[in-house]
Amino acid sequence: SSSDLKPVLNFLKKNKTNADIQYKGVAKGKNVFIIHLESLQQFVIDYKVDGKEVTPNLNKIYHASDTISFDNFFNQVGQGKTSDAELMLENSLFGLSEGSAMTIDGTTNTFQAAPAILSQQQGYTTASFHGDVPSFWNRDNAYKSWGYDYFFSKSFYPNVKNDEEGYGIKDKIFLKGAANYIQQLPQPFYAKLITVTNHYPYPLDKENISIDQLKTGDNTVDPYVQTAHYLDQSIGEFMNYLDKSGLRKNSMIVLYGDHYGISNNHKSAIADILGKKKVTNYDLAMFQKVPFMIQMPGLKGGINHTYGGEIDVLPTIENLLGIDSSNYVQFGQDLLATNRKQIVSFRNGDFVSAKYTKYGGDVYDTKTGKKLTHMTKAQKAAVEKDQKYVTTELNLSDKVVNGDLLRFYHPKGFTKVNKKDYSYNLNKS
Ligand code: GP9
Ligand code: MN
Repeated sequence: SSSDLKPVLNFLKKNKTNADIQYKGVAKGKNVFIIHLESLQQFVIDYKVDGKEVTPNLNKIYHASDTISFDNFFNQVGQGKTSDAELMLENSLFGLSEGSAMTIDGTTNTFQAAPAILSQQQGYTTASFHGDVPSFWNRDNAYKSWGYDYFFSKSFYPNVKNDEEGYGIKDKIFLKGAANYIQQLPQPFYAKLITVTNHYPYPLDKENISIDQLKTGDNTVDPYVQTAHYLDQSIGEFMNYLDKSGLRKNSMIVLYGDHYGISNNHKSAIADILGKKKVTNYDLAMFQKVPFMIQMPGLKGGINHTYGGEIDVLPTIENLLGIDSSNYVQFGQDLLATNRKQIVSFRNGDFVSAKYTKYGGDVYDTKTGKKLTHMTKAQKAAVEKDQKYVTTELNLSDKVVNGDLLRFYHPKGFTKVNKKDYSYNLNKS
């Protein structure tokens, strides 16, 4: 019932961050691109194989003076992988501890998601692009619940033949095709582009391979950099298109990696990548970092060291667009705010905070990576306090999702999304 919302609203009120003032509304009216970099981890940024950069185009964006780049940004997905990332980024709600919330609840729940908010509050046209079947992760239904005007999936690319690999249309072909549709969207638009090629087991045709494999000796890990390099090239080509079409100058581009490509089952390969003999749980926790960058001409950029994650993206974007996120049930905190909590909850209850890292049963000093085997009373209390925040946050988010609690929440000026208003058929568009 609606009284179940009370503890949620109390928690959010108690832990509210003041949105950043410096960046408030600086992107108002701009087109927004959300570029999903499949399985891309932060370690690839500036990483070289045989002296060659794996991601030269992303590195350029990462270091540009008008990009805000984050170097302590973590993925927070559970079993729902890509779908959990999408859910967090556009709803600021966590995925579930088991299964995919987008699949389990995406069709039936009430949502107050980014596409609906941007469309209702600022007149955005919203579209998602993905080069595979629309039913994957139940996107075709969840996107209606989230209020996406358009969903361009594989059937919208009728001329693409034999250009698939693994999880769908190869990134370069996919982004080139998406550009044709983007051109026709009324502005301002919010467009999400989901790449797929850099997905395990990292298959790629010979013509597209232009960097050597890693040499960890782990066959399932070594080709990772080749598809990552291809993904990077596709981003370079897409940025060129944005420049040439003139879209670049009135757009904000948000890039993020959704989750790890190299799982913790490959410890010796990870050690090799990090140049270490052995990995600790601290190393594995830090290996969960993924790229997160916000690029916009004229933006005051730099590398931001705040500890945050996917749950924090929506409030950040809202503030940049001049939308008040405190109106909504969102668990994240503006990454640009100065008084943030800086506690990153992993789906299993582990966490990284600015001071402490708890991972796989061990506690570390986040800044030094030193294992805290004999904690002082004060340290113990501080770790417990962080843990309590993490556990409460996850529990309350689960209550919202499992109990479909947003059906009882009526933000001022927000009209409930009616799924029947949306249809993604080829012939209807
Ligand atoms: C599927 C693609 C990959 O459409 O997004 O999903 P993942 O396996 O990464 O969850
Ligand atoms: Mn994924």
